Amino acid sequence: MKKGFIFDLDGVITDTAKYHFIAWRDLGAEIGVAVDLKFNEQLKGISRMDSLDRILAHGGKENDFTMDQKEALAAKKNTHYVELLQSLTPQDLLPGVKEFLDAANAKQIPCAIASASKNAPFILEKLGVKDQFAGIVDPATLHKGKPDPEIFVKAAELLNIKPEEAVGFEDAQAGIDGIKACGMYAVGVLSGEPLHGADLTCHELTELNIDELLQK
Ligand code: B16
Ligand code: MG
Repeated sequence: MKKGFIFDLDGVITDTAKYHFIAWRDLGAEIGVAVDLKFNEQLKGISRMDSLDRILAHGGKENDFTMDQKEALAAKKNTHYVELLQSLTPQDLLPGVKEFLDAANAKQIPCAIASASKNAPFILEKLGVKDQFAGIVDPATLHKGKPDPEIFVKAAELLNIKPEEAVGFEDAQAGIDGIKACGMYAVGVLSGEPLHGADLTCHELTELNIDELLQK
C-alpha cells in the first residue's frame, strides 16, 4: 500500500518547457548558439546551470565563458523565463492534475514536489495548487541533480515515508531513472519520446485510477 505521491513539475503538473525553450532560444541567439525544439528535449529535468553547460557544449563554446559570465547568462535567462511565467493561471494545469490532487487530499495521501526548478513555489502559487502539497524539495539543497535519486529520497523524507512507499510521476528519462534508483514506483507521463523503465505510463493523469495506484 502506497502512502504518498511525488510529482515532478515541468511536464507533469504544467507545461513550462515551452517557456524554458523561448528563454534559452533567445539567450542562445545572443551568444551565437542555435537552440531548437529538438535540442530543447535534452534540457527537460536538467538544472539551470547544467542546461547552460549543455547549450554551450552544443555550440562548441564550452570554454568561452568564465564562471561569473555563465552565472550572468543563467540569471538573464531566468529573468526572461520568470517574465513569461507571469501569465500562468490555474488553466495551465495539465489535464487531470487538479482532480488527482483533490482526490489525494480527500484521502489524506500527502503529495510532494521533486522538481529541479528553483521557481517551483512561484509556479505552484500561480497555478493555485501550492497548498495541496505537503512538501516542496528545495533544489538548492541538492548535491546531485536527476538522474541521481537524491531529490526523490528528500521528497519522501518530507512526507515522512520511505521511497518504496511512494509513487513518483515524471516526464523525463532522467527523472524515471532517479525514481527507480531509490526503489520508488515510477509513473511515466509521455509527451512524445518513450520513457524506459517506468512501471506504468500514461499520456495524462486523467488515465490513472488513484485507488489502483495506492495498491501498487
Ligand atoms: P529553473 P522539472 C526542470 O523542471 C525543467 O524541466 C528544466 O528545463 C529546468 O532547467 C529546470 O527545471 C530548472 O528550472 O531554471 O526554474 O530553476 O522537470 O524538474 O520540474
Ligand atoms: Mg519534468
